[in-house]
Amino acid sequence: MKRMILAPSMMCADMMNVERDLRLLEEEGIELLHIDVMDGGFVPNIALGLDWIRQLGRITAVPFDIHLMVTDADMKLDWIPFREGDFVSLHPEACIHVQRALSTLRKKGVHPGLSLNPSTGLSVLEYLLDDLDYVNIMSVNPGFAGQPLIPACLKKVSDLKRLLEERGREDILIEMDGHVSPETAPKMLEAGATILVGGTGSVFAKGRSLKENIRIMKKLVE
Ligand code: S6P
Ligand code: MG
Repeated sequence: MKRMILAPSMMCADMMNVERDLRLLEEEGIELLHIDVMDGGFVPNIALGLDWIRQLGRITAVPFDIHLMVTDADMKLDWIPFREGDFVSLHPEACIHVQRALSTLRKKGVHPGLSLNPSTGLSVLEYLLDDLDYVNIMSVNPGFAGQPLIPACLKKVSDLKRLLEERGREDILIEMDGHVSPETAPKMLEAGATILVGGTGSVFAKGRSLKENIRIMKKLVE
């Protein structure tokens, strides 16, 4: 049986009723909350402010998976309200001192990760495996929810899985972010992903309750 960590993307929650959504997610046993930070520079959108994230962190013990879509994130890590045990990923396309940033994150007690745009090759990981706890393979171009899956990203996940096996680093988790749905998730898990970000295609899909949506996703791995 495949293991799946479903990480609801809080950007897609009902912003007028976030605490209600949060409690429902907790009741369904959600283990990780995906938090998108967009700066309007690296990506053409602005999302989830730092004070909002800080406040969310005060009302839940569920770990965060903070996805920094931020230019020069390596210089701004002190701004980010992560808590010990959280996951934090940044984009190598947007930072110069990537290794320094990953090692700073580790020293601060969080799980360091890299998020890769669809066009970014796996070679960027070559000398960073010791610094990483996870790799987020974007299956859409970052910036917006509700986009179609870019199919080549599935091959990228299976290539990454093979690379990690060759290096004896199967402990590094693979995440997929973008258009996770009941149709695409089995292919993502088969390719080697463990963390799946749940947005408008799954956890927050319209027409069903959050509980029903989560149960549909969980059934995929029963
Ligand atoms: C996109 C962002 C994602 C989205 C998520 C939405 O830039 O990084 O985390 O919030 O992909 O999911 P969906 O199912 O609407 O694509
Ligand atoms: Mg994201």
